[in-house]
Amino acid sequence: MLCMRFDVLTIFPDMFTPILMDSIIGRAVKSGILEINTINIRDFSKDKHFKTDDYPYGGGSGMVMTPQPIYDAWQSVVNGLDYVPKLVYLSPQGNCLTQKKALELREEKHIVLLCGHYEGIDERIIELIVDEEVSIGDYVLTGGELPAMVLIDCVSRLVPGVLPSEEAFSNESHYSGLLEYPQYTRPYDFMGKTVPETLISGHHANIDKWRQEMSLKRTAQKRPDLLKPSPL
Ligand code: 4FV
Repeated sequence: MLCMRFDVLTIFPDMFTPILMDSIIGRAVKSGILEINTINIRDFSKDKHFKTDDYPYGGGSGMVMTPQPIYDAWQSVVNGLDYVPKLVYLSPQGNCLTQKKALELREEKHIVLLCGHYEGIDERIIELIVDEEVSIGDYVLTGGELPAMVLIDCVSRLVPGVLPSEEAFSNESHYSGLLEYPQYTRPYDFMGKTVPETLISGHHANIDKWRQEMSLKRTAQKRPDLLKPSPL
């Protein structure tokens, strides 16, 4: 049963093959829970050389992605649909991708992701068809493909059936707004370092208490900003 669909508008569709084939996302695609399509923007270029970029008006270094191929690639997705899917443009000017944003995007049944390149895309595309700009962080990449994969990964794992159980993500970092507690597995003694006694006590109330304390302590140490009540 299809739970979520992603269409990716990109000039490098092959970059997505590995994630679509392997691992948790690949398995969810094979089982039909997820549908992930890549659309090559270059296929829609009306330029005789299938160009998808041109010089920026006003001069300056670098190239800008031209509007026509992007617009027609997007049209190829929405044509025939009785709804207009949300179009997300991955860009450093976007809303920061957080666990909260991922939970919000999971509610969309169908998301179209637009991957820019070079200096970016013609502003008129943003004005005409982009619903939201999303950034994965305050740094500049060569393209929007890696951010699109990050978004697909963090949203998809929140789709029921993609991870073994809801529990798998309900008590992890950022889900509760805190960083996750330390994890341990066998062997009990590794290079002389042993597992905290509480965790092998079998006393679940004490284990939960220990984990809550460790999450709070770690968050205070590593990300005190997460503990501050949001100004709003
Ligand atoms: C980016 C980010 C990002 C900017 C110029 C692609 C690049 C090039 N996207 N979060 N950080 N995009 O750096 O989302 O077009």
